[in-house]
Amino acid sequence: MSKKTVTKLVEIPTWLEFWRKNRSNMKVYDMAKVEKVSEKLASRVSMWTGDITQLDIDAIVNAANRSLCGGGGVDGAIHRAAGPELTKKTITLAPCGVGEAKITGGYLLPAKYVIHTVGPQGEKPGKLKECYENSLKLAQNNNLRSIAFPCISTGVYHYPAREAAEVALNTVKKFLEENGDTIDRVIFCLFTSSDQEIYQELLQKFFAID
Ligand code: AR6
Repeated sequence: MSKKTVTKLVEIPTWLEFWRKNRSNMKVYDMAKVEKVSEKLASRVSMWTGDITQLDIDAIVNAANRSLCGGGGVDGAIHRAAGPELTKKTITLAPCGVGEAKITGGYLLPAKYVIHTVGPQGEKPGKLKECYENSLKLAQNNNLRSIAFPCISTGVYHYPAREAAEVALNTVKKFLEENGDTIDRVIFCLFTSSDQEIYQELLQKFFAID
């Protein structure tokens, strides 16, 4: 069996570091009219491309379904990597309503906890916002300081990727602004090159820095 790769928080550049390092090679958007954020706020988010099950951080978020018994996409990857004890636990917490979030341990994952949320099917911004907010609140209530989100609802549930990213970034930005220093880092875990392009552009809009 091949050795599993694990990525630690210290290996993931903050958005501020990424922007400073790559701005000359990046497609830079005209953000003249965009309100700038502080360097501190830009250091509390990251974009990272890869398999969320490899992240050695406090919590990873699962894009689950109401039954919490596993499924395809990122849900399947998380349940496979965490092992059968995770599924035994999650079914005791079901059902999980759309927009709600529930927490379990990480079992065989490098992440300490998994926050399971159920995204809307199709474009329902209010419900998608609740997924991000409730997951962040749960992390905060459990003193978890680093959390990674997949692009909730944008796979099997067909939420348009760009519109979903706008909701994700806006909600996370607002939460971080309003909740002091309780969460050190929110990682947007991207799995496709098109999501990478979308986030590279939209981070320049929502987390614009000089
Ligand atoms: N790591 C990070 N992101 C991933 C991974 C991974 N290992 N695998 C896929 N993605 P989806 P949904 C990305 O379909 O749309 C399941 O069957 C993927 O590229 O996993 O919320 C559940 O049980 C996409 O950007 O979740 C539900 O029934 C994102 O994860 C239903 O699918 C979300 O895609 C939930 O659908």
